[in-house]
Amino acid sequence: MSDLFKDIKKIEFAGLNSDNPLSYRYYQPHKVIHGKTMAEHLRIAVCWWHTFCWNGFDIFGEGTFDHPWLKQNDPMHAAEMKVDAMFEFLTKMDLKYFTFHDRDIAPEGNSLKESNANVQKIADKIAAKMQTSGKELLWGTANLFSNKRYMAGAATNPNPEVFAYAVAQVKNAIDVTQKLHGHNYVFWGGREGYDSLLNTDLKHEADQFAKFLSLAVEYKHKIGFKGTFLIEPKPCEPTKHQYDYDTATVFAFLQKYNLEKEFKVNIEGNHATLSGHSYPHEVAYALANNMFGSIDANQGDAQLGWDTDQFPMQLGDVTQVIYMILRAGGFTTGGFNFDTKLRRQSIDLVDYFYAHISGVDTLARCLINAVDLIEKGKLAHAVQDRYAGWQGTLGKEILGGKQTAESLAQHVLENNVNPKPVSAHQELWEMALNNGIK
Ligand code: XLS
Ligand code: NI
Ligand code: NI
Repeated sequence: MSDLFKDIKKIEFAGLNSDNPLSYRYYQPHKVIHGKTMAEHLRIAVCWWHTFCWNGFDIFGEGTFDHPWLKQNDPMHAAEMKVDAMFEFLTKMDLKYFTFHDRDIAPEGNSLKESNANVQKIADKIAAKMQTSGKELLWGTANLFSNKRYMAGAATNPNPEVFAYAVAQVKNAIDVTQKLHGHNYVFWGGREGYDSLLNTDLKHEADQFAKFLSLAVEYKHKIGFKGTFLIEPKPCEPTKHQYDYDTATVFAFLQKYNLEKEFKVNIEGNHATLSGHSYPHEVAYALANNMFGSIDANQGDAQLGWDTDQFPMQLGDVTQVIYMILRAGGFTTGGFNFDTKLRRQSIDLVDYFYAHISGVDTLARCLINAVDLIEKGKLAHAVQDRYAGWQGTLGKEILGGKQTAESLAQHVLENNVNPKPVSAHQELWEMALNNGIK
């Protein structure tokens, strides 16, 4: 193994009394809780882009990080070093999964042919590392937004040649994801959206987008890729209006084009709040519509209206999210991916560890909380009791199609039906959730 993080030892569980910041207080990967190990429940991934590609630049200033893999002159050499960094980091953090865009793992060449060859070459190195380490690819994806050819979108670009280029790039990214046995393949809509309605044909762009996704689906079936296709909703940024605004929008779009059986969603905490919803809302909506796939585990900043991709700290929201996922049977191919980045003043290598340890412990702590809420049945009655009426004759007849508007009117009039309002006890259930956060 490389020794890029040579001063840092493997992160071990040390419990709540530990005062060593380089230890887990909650996360015990092999500990069985609610039928599975913590690692199996959470399926935690580290992302390539924020962790090993971003150098700390923002629109006001240059990169602030000075890490070895960012200082190489030869981009292929840098790419190889990033592979070493990722695998060493995963091993030291005792985490199993990673995620990447094609352009994160290898530099763009002078032609698509060259770019594809770069990606394939680094993928071979990744495959070899996976063999010896047992690490796995949670999902792969294509970067269809950084290069200026995509400034007006990829699939939704007014120019069909850009569309074709994007399809060709995605084809290669799916190939690589399949080669590395990726559990999922993600479509985040990069610049699929608009900046001005004055120069945008909304209907045309929607048809293009659907065509693009259909071509990917056809290809997936042709090559027998077994992973799940995931769409990652986001309401804005980089464009003023992103087409995959939120889970409800994505679901409606997919249904319109008969694609809803082919995709699930990858919900990102920060995107959920940017869309004016809550993080639990997006998860609940996806679960209710059989669309739930995976999570980008991050959060925003309450004052900043953009995608700050901070490490998750909100115990209430995360507990509620894990509670819902567990009640629905847990992840299948998905997991919690840290689509998270350091603040640009966190310039030491050890900051990667502090940040991820904190994020992992948030997930583990909320898993423990959620399991406790479920096993003690603390929230069980919150929903059950409110809808109990639907288990009675009237409720069953209504939903079973045995009643009409006329028969219901007759029923109400003849029986003098006069329902009394009942309390929803919201504060009682909020108290139960809060008291469950330990
Ligand atoms: C950007 C997205 C992106 C996706 C992968 O906001 O979160 O990082 O997760 O393309
Ligand atoms: Ni994301
Ligand atoms: Ni994001």
